[in-house]
This record gives sequence, structure tokens and C-alpha cells, in this order.
Amino acid sequence: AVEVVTLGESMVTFLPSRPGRLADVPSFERAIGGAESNVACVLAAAGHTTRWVSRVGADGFGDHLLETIASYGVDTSAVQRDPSRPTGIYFRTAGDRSTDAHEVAYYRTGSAASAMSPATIDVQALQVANILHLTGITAALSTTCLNLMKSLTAPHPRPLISFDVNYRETLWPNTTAAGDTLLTLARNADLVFVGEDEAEEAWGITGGPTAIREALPEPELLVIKNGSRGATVFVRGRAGGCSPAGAGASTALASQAPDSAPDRGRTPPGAPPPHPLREGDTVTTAPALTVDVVAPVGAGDAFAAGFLSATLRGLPPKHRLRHGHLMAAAALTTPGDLAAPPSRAHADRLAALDDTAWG
Ligand code: KDG
Repeated sequence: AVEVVTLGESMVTFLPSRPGRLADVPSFERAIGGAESNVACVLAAAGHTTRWVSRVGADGFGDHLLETIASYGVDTSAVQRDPSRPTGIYFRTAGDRSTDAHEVAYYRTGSAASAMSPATIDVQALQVANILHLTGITAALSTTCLNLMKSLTAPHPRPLISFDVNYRETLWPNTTAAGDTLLTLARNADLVFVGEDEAEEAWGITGGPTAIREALPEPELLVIKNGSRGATVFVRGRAGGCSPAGAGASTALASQAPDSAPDRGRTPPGAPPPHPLREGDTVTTAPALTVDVVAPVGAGDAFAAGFLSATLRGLPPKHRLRHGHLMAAAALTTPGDLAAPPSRAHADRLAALDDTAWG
């Protein structure tokens, strides 16, 4: 039984030895990156069973990714090696600590992972999960990757789909293509993570969480992040009627058998989507922790992992958000993507502090 399977491209990442423009950085240190494997690593470090599914080259960088990700306790047995395509790599600058403004240079076109497709990925290896976590990055990598995303999120028997919008502007031909594709994928997911900044950049939505929920009423859980300020989660109530069992994903996730892959059921084609706020959404907001940011990279993935961990454990919405913030705080205060998360007992104690401690 695997609690969470993630699918996506990971890359060997080169972190700058000092701040400044990419053109001026004299040397880089090797690390690993990849939104989906980051989520798997943090979840594994937090005590969950996880698998990461992808493709890497039959090269040393592929070896390094597999060895490092496996060292977190993630099952990498379904990752394929491609003898004719390389492992993707990327370089980044330190950028501005508070705004996440940095330069990124990807070398991933034609990579082994960009050849992911419904034909090259073992779909069985994905279906055994309680939750299948995907991100919008994969949809931007190639036509075959987009086809894979469409088939995995189609309304047929499948695990619960968790989808982090993860809008990466430079990977898309234009904003319209990105916005349309990401919105369709998000609508077909059960649990969606999106930043207010991403909703504005990709979808032109400026009205905050309520406006985003209006545009995205389908997912049973919608998590809207507002950077260092906090996050809001909309949870479809029992009155929402979207789930076949009449229960929110919160309930389904807490009680689901580890190896089941239920049909999540969708609103029938042609039927108007239920209005989120009229149909019994509960809305919960939790402020983030104030930390001294070293590097924002990986914080969104850590947040998703913390939220998913607490969701798998059936914790209430406020605690799910707080576990997300705690994992994000650990990532924010380390230079690479990945930080050792607090232990489960420690995170539970911090999440249970009263509202005054959480600002
Ligand atoms: O969320 C962090 C990721 O953005 C980083 O690890 C690299 O996956 C990555 C990407 O495609 O940008």
C-alpha cells in the first residue's frame, strides 16, 4: 500500500555559490529539484509511504536523483531509465530573498522525463495510491506529458488527485495556453493548491480566495496560498453533493483503505457545477509563520506535503494548513529545495498551539 504517489520530472539543480546575476555567478553546488519528488521526500520524511514515478536518463545525474530521492525513503522502483535521452538539469540564482525573484535556466528540453506519456509510464504503479499528486509543471513539458496529465485526471476510476497548479511561466508558449490548460486540469482534480499570485498571472483573477473559488468550484478541497501571509482552504461540505458517497474528500481520505483506488465521480457532463459558497463549503484561513527566509524554493512543495500529511491523518482543516505552514517554514529556512521536516510529534505540538502563537 502506498499513501501518496507523485509523478513528475526531477532535475539535478545547481545552486549559486553567491548572490547576483546568472552571468556573474562563478560556481554552483549540486542539489536536486523537482516539485513532485520534493513532495514525496517531505512526506516520506514525515513518516508516510510514498512513491515517485518518472523517467531519468541512463547517466550519472539520473543515478544521483534516484539515490538521493530513495535516501529519503521514497520508493523509486517505477522510475524508468532512458538510454537515449538525458536527465534534465537547471541552474538558478539566489535572487531576492523575500520576493522569490530569481533567474532560472532550464536544460530539460528533450529530457528523459519529457518523454513521459500514457505509453511510457506504468499507470498501474500510479493507481495503487490513496492520493496521486500531480503538478502543472508536467503539463508544460511536452505534448506527450500533457496527454498523460489529461488521461490521469480523466473521470474514470482513479486515486484522489491532488494537483498543485505550479505555474512556471518560462515553460509555457504563452499565458493563454497555460491558463486554459491549468484551469481544466485543476477542475478535474479533487484537491487543488494554487497561489493567489499564480491565479492572477495564469487566470487573471485578482479578487482573492472567494473569486478563485468562484472560478474553480469543482475540487472538494481548494487550498489558496498567499505567500508569507497565510493560506485558506475551501472544503466542500456534505451538502455539496460532488462526491459519490456524499462526503467531502476530507472524510474520504481519512477513512480510505490504503490500497483502494475508488472512482471519485464527477459532476455529470452538462450539469451546472454546484456553487461553492451556496453548497456548504467551509472556509478556513490560517496565517503563516514569520521566518527569516533563506530561499523560497521548495516551500510550496513542502506546504503541499504538510497539508497532505495532515489530510491523510484526518486532521481538521486548520491543522492541515498549519502542518503545511510548518513544513514550508523548514524549507524556507534552508538554501535548497529540501529541508528535514519537524518530527510528527513536534509538528503536532506546534500545530496545536493556540491562535495567539500563530499570529
Ligand atoms: O517547486 C520547486 C521546483 O520548482 C523546483 O524544484 C524545480 O520542479 C521544478 C521546476 O520544474 O521548476
